[in-house]
Amino acid sequence: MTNNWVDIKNANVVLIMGGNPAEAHPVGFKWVMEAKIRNGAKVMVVDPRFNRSAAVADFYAPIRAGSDGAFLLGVINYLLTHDQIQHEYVRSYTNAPFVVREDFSFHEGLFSGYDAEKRSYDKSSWAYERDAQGYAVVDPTLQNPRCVINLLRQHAARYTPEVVTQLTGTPEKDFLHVCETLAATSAPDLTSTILFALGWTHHTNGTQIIRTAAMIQLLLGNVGMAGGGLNALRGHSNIQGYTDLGLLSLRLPGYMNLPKDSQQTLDNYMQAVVPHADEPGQVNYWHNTPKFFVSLMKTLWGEHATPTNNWGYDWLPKWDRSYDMLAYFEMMHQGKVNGYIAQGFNPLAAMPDKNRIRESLSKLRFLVTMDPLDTETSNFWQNEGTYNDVKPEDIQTEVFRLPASCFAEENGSIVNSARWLQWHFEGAKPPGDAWNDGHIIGTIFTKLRALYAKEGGAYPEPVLNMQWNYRDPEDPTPEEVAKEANGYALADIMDDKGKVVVRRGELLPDFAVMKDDGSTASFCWIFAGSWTQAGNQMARRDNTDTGLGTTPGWAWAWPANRRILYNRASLDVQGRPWDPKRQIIAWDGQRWGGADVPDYPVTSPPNSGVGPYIMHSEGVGLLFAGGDKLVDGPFPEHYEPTETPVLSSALGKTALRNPAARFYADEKPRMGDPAQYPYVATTYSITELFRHWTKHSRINAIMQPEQFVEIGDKLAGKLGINAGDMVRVSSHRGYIEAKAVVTKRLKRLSVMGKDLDQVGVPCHWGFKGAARKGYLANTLTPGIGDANSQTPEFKAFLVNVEKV
Ligand SMILES: Nc1nc2c(c(=O)[nH]1)N[C@H]1C(S)=C(S)[C@@H](COP(=O)(O)OP(=O)(O)OC[C@H]3O[C@@H](n4cnc5c(=O)[nH]c(N)nc54)[C@H](O)[C@@H]3O)O[C@H]1N2
Ligand SMILES: Nc1nc2c(c(=O)[nH]1)N[C@H]1C(S)=C(S)[C@@H](COP(=O)(O)OP(=O)(O)OC[C@H]3O[C@@H](n4cnc5c(=O)[nH]c(N)nc54)[C@H](O)[C@@H]3O)O[C@H]1N2
Ligand SMILES: [Mo]
Repeated sequence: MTNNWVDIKNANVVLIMGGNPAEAHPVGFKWVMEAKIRNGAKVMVVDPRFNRSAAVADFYAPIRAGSDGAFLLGVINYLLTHDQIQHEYVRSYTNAPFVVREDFSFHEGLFSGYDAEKRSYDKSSWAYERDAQGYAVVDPTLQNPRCVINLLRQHAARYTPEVVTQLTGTPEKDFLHVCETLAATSAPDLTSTILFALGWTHHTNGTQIIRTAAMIQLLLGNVGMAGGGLNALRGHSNIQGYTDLGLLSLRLPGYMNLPKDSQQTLDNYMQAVVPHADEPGQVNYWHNTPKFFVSLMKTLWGEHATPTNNWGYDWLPKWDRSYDMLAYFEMMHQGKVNGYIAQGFNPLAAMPDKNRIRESLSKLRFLVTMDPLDTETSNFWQNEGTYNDVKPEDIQTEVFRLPASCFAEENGSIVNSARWLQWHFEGAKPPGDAWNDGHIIGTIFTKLRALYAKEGGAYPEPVLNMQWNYRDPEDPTPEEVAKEANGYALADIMDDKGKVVVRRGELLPDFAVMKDDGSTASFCWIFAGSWTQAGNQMARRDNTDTGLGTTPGWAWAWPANRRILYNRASLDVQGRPWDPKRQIIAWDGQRWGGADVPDYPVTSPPNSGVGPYIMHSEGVGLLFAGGDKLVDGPFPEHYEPTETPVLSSALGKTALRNPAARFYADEKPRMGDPAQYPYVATTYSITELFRHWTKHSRINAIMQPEQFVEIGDKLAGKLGINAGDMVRVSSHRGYIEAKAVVTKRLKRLSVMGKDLDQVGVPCHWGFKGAARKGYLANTLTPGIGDANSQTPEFKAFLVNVEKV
C-alpha cells in the first residue's frame, strides 16, 4: 500500500477492482464502510461476480475476467480526451514532460526492440532523449510530440469506450460511470483510492494492469494524498514481510536485487544497480544502495566480510534465470531437482495445473514438509481415487514430515499491507512434537554446517562463513533475528562534524546512519528503526491520532515510520497543500514536519527543485517506465489471457497475448481453445475458509463443507443445471466435480459480439482435513505466469461445464 488501512476512510471514491475485501479482508474492510458512511464516499466494485463487496457498494459493474487492462487503459483515454487530469500535478510531479527517444515505437501490439525467437525485448529504445550532460530532455510546455504525455495520449487513444465494451463485456454506460466518478477526483480537493489484490495479479499481464491503475492515480493527482494512493490488499498476514525480506528468487532484503551471472564482481553489480540521477539535484535515494548492501553483507558473513574480499560478494549466489515457483516445478518435472523443502506451503493444492505438479513431486528423491497440518502435498503419493489418481508403488519420493508450530504459537512480527510491523506474542505452546520454524531451520543449518566442516563438499565457504550468532544456534529467537534485521553499529558512527551519533554495539536508530565501510550491519535496511536502543518499536500500542487517522505511536511502519508514501506530493511545488483539509505534512520555515513523517529531505525547502518521488532517479512519478524496469513495455498494453475466448482483438493488432510471457514447450499442449472450452473461469476465496488450511478446523468445514462452483442462471438454464446438481468442470488439464450454485450474480456478457458466460470456482477444498473429500480446484488452472512477476494466471482460463 502507498497509504494504509485507516486512511481509506479519507477517500471520496473507493474503487474496488480485482479484490474482494469484504470477504478476503473483512476486518480492514471496516475502513471502506467508514468512508462510505461518515465521508459520503462512493464505493464502486468492478468484478466478474457480484460479490460481497459489491453487495454493500454504491455501484457495481461486471467485467470479463482477464480484461482489466483494456478497461483501465480506457479510463486513461477518457481522462486524457476529456482533459480531466490534475494538470499542475501531472506537469510538476510526473514524467509527462520528459522527451522519449525517436527510435521508441509501438506497432501491432509490440514495442520497439522485440525479438520473437527469444520472446523478449531489447529495451535500449525505451529511454529518454539525453542532453550533453547526460540528463533527460524535458519540455515543460508539453509541446514536443515525443513528450511522454503526448505518446501516452496516442497509445491510449485506441481504447475508446466502444472498444473497451467489446473487450470487457462491461456495458458502456457502466464503464462511463466509473470513468466519470474517477475523473471528478482530478479536482485537487477530492481523492479516490484504488483497492486491488489477486483479480489483478493473477494474470499474464498482471503487473501492467496494476501499473495502469498507478498511472490513473498520477493523472488524477491522487498519489501522496490522504485518502488516495494505490493500495494492494496483501494475502497471508505476513506476505508483505515476505517480499520485504527478499524471499523472492531474484531479490535480496529491502528490495535490492540478487546479483546475476553477468555481475561477477562487486563493481559490476554496483554499476548496474546504483542509478544515476536523470535530472540535476534529485535525491535519487537508491544512490545509497552500497550502504544498504554492505550492511547486509556484514550481517550475512560477520567478521568474514572484509573490504579485501568485497564483503563476501563471491559467496552470494548469482542467478542465470528466475527460480520462481513455476520455473522450479518445471525443473523438477525435467528431473533436475533432487530434494525440496515445502515450509508452510501446500503446492499440490496452491500451484496451477495440479496433475503436473504431482508429476513433478513424483520425480524428487525426497520431499520435506514443515507444517502444523497434514497437507495434500505431504500426501501427494497417496491414491485418493479420482481426486488423486496415482499408484503409490510407482513413486520413489521419500517424504519427511516435520510438524511445525503455527504463527500463534510464537512471538514475532507480522508486516501488514500498510507496511506496519506489528509485534505479536505467543498464545500457546506448540502441541506434541511440533517445533517453531526457527528451531527447525536452526537445527538443520547447524547440522549441515557441521557436515560441511567435516566433509568439505562442493562449495563450503558460504555455509561455513555465514554469521550465526545466536544464544542457541539450533533455536534462534524471533527477538534476536528482529534486532539483526534492524541492525547494529559495529564501530562508533559519527556525523559530518565528527560527533558520535551511535556507539559501537548499539542498535541503529534508522537507515540514514548506515555506512558502506563495514561499520554498520543490518540485514533489511528498510526495517532499520524497528528495534532501537529505545526498545521494540513494533510492540508500541499508542493509538493517539496526530491527524487524519495517522497513529505514529502504533507499531512501526517502514520506511522510517512513514504512513503515507510520497506525501510531499500532497502539496504543490511552493509547499501549499492541494487540499488544506488533507494537510499531512508542512514546512515550518526550517524543516518539514507534521502528522506524518515527511517523504522528503527534511531540510530541503519548498521550490528547491527537488522532486517528491525521491526513490526515482527522475524525482517524479512515472507515466513511462523505461530502462530495465518491466519486461513487457514502458507503457501498459492490454493482452489477452493465455486461454481466451477472444481470438481476434478489437484493437486490430497481431500480438494478442503477452509477447514476453514465459512459455515452456511442454505447457503449450496443455492449453485449451474456446471451441472445446467455451466458458471463462476464474478462481477466488470465500470468507469461511482460508486457503487450504482452515478446512482442517471442524467449524469452518461445517460452514462450507464441499467444493461448489457458481454458474449464472442463463448458462444453467441452457445446460439444464439446477441448484445443487453435481457438475463436471473441465479444462484441457483435467476436471473437477462440484455442486452447482446457480446465481444471478454472474451475468451473461456480450464480448466481441458474442454471448459469454463465466464460471466461478472457489479454491479451498481437497482430500485432507475435516471438510468432505474432493478435487483440488487447481486441477483446472494453467501453469503460466505474469511476464514480470511469474504469478500464475489463476484468474482467467477456459473450461467446459456438464451435468453429471
Ligand atoms: N477468508 C479468506 N481471506 C483471505 C484468504 C482466504 O483464503 N480466505 N486468502 C488471503 C490471501 S493469501 C490473499 S492473496 C488475499 C486475496 O484477496 P482477494 O484478491 O481479494 O481474493 P480473491 O477472492 O482471490 O479475488 C478477489 C476478486 O477478484 C475477482 N476476480 C477474478 N478474476 C478477476 C478479473 O479478471 N478481474 C477483476 N477485476 N476481478 C477478478 C474475484 O471474483 C474476486 O471477487 O486474501 C487473503 N484473505
Ligand atoms: N486457483 C487458485 N490458486 C491459488 C490462489 C487462487 O486465488 N486461485 N491463490 C494463490 C495465493 S494468493 C496464495 S498466497 C497461495 C497460498 O498457498 P499456500 O501458502 O500453500 O496456502 P496455505 O493453504 O495457506 O498453506 C500454508 C500452509 O502453511 C501452514 N502453516 C501455517 N502456519 C505455519 C507456521 O507458522 N509455520 C509453518 N511451517 N507452516 C505454517 C498451514 O498449515 C498450511 O498448510 O495459493 C495460491 N493459489
Ligand atoms: Mo496470497
